[in-house]
Amino acid sequence: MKRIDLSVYLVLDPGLCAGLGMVETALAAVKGGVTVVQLRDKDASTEQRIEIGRALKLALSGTGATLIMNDDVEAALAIGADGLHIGQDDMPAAEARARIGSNMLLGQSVESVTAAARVDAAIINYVGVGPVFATPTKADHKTPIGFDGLAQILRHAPVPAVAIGGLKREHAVQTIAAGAQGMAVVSAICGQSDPQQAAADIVAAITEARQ
Ligand code: TZP
Ligand code: MG
Repeated sequence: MKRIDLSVYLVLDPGLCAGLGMVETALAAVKGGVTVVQLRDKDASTEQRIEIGRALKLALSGTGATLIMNDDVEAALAIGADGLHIGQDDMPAAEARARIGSNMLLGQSVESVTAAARVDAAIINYVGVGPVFATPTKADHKTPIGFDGLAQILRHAPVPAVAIGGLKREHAVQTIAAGAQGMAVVSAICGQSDPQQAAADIVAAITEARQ
């Protein structure tokens, strides 16, 4: 299984990446230092996810970035993704693990202490915790938890975590102080006029926050 560095985790959104496109945005972001790229395309078919996923995998090969497929086991397996990410309302983690096998990373979204405490570290490799803030990027997001909520949830999570939801580079210090390994963003990189620079700024902020 690939080792995952959660420092700066880009979640690709087809709408927000429409200008440059998802592959170009991901490549620019990885040049800027993004460590993980997740393909999250809610409206696409499995065939479309496989097509974009293959292009992403090719573009990112040799960069060291980790490629994660959101909520589509078939597409994750077809492209040979490094990992799969599931939500609380998707399939159970044990079922996802059984279907992807032991070599693929498995991430899960966690929005509460209860969900964090249920995480089995033998099955799940990392959690995405949030939303820290309300965000227009995810219409159906749960109640924002803030940095106090983040810290509280992270005390119960048995695996490394990335914070998500309305996060910008100026939140790096609070993200790291709350106990997260890194920050996951969509709009702070997708749709920015210079995604490489936007990524580099967030990477620098996370690096500095750790000191
Ligand atoms: N899950 C919780 S909030 C969110 C997801 C996918 C969207 C975060 O988007 P942004 O633009 O970084 O606020
Ligand atoms: Mg989902």
